[in-house]
Amino acid sequence: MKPEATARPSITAFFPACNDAGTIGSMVVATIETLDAITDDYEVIVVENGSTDYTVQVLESLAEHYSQLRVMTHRQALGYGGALQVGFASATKDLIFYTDGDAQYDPRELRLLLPALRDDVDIVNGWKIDRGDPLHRKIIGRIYHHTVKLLFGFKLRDVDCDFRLIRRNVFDVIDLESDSGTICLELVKKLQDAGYTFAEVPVHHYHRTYGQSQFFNFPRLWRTLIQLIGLWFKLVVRREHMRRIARRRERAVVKAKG
Ligand SMILES: Nc1nc2c(ncn2[C@@H]2O[C@H](COP(=O)(O)OP(=O)(O)OP(=O)(O)O)[C@@H](O)[C@H]2O)c(=O)[nH]1
Ligand SMILES: [Mg+2]
Repeated sequence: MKPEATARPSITAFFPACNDAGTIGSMVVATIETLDAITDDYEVIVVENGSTDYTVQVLESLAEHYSQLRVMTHRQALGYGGALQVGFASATKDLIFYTDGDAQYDPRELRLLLPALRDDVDIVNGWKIDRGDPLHRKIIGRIYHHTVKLLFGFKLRDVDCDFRLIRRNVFDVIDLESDSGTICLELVKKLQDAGYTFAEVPVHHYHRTYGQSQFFNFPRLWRTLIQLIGLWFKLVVRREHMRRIARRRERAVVKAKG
């Protein structure tokens, strides 16, 4: 049976963070205040790694004040995908909400996602009302979006929107491997191929107010392109994940019965 998203939902909210000192404090506090008003069954996790600013100090101070906060700092490189994998694996509640630690999305808009999580819905995905980025980023973003939509057969309006509410039990059936930004494509493709149901909700997207993009630089974009081709070959051409999904689903059914 699906965990109910009723009056007192059980929620893990998590954020990946790397050099987000200027934003992560307000993200955590806004999330705790939002969740406090909704439920008493929640936790907030920050998966930090590789920061060279004062992100870790901010998180350590916050953790002293908020018992609901779990800070997971790693000195080794995880990558964006690695950080999301740690977040999904560490979540203990029935529903998982995640967004980026750089405050380009407003965590208080989690309130907009919850009502869309009807009984027949497994994932509520945001879509950006207007991308809060410079014009060249908007244009590149559109081209990227249309290309990946065509390549992977996505049905979602905004695959690239890292503002999602997901039932945790989907991770009994799908697993993730990407350690870079392509993890969002892998996540949505595997969820779609496993037959899960999406709902979509408009959310705001803001200009970056602190620090620098971890992705928008030439070496990183180049690496992402190579990884994207590799992922396309794996998920669209070889489709080995389909057998894995079937196996894991059988196991999940047995576990649920037993
Ligand atoms: N833990 C961890 N967090 C990361 C890593 N890479 C990115 N992040 C975080 O993930 C979020 C998204 O990264 P961004 O660089 O903002 O990516 P983006 O939003 O596509 O790029 P901008 O629009 O320029 O901000 C930010 O909060 C980063 O701090 C990483 O390797 N490890
Ligand atoms: Mg960002």
